[in-house]
Amino acid sequence: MARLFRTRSEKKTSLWGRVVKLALTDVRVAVGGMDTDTLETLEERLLGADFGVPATLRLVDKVEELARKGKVRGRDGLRGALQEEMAAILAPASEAFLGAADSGPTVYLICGVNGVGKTTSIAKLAHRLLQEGQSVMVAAADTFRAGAVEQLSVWAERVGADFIGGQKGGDPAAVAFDAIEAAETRETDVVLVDTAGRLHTHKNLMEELQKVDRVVQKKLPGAPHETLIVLDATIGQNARAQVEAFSRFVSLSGIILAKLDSTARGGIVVNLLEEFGLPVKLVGTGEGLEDLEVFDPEAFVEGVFQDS
Ligand SMILES: Nc1nc2c(ncn2[C@@H]2O[C@H](COP(=O)(O)OP(=O)(O)O)[C@@H](O)[C@H]2O)c(=O)[nH]1
Ligand SMILES: [Mg+2]
Repeated sequence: MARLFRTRSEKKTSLWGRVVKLALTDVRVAVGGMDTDTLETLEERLLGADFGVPATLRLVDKVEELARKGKVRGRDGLRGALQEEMAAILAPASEAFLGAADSGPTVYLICGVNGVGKTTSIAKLAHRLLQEGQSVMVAAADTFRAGAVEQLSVWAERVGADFIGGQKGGDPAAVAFDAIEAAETRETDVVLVDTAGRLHTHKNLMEELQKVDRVVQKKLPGAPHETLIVLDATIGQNARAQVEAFSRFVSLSGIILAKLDSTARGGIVVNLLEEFGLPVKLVGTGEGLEDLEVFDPEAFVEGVFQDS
């Protein structure tokens, strides 16, 4: 699959300047001042910074094993071991990119529960793609919530993207179908499909999402080129339930982690990679149009272990 853009070709993002102080606060505390005496509290501190159980155990086991065998010593040795293992967990995200169609429109399906930041993330992504010279269409397939179609159309106008919307209560799959058809006719490069804020416990809505996916696949072979779940960085362990629930209905290809500016527990990124192997591809760092960054795992690890 072709690539729309990827981390490596980019210069270091400005993400760290802006969110590192906040998003990595607890993480930096968790790994800071580590020595053999404090090794036993490392587990607790990592859990407190939202690393989740599997990643925490992997990190603690690794460092303890090395310490026990006498392979690492002192604060710097332990930190080095921890840093290396954290980088290993995040490694799959370093090859992360946004896929693109070889020809015809590229379609991204954006899903997630209500209020996580889907519509805002779509507006930001549309804005960014437009700045990179792509033509963009947004499709308001969230026909469930009153005001959702309107919200996306306002964003579309602001960023200068084409817009296709349905009626409130209308068939979301039909909106996606129409959008792809229009994009083919107009030779639009990228179609971003917004979907309803589905409480993952709401089975009918999940089945509707599945239908949107099916219709997209049928209308355009190879699509959707990305199925991204938007997660709110502040939700901690709820992320797990949401990823699991959506995975039952659609095949997720990555994560947009919104609201990273609103948490001090950036460890959730490590948690998501270790638990699901799903790369965090983009992070939201604020409510403005420019507040979307490509996730850079190396810069993340650097941010965690910088001079603390
Ligand atoms: N601080 C912050 N707020 C965000 C971010 N992304 C979205 N929001 C806010 O979260 C709220 C819900 O966003 P919305 O896109 O409507 O969520 P949706 O229901 O998933 O479509 C809005 O008030 C957004 O401004 C982010 O990266 N940082
Ligand atoms: Mg929305």
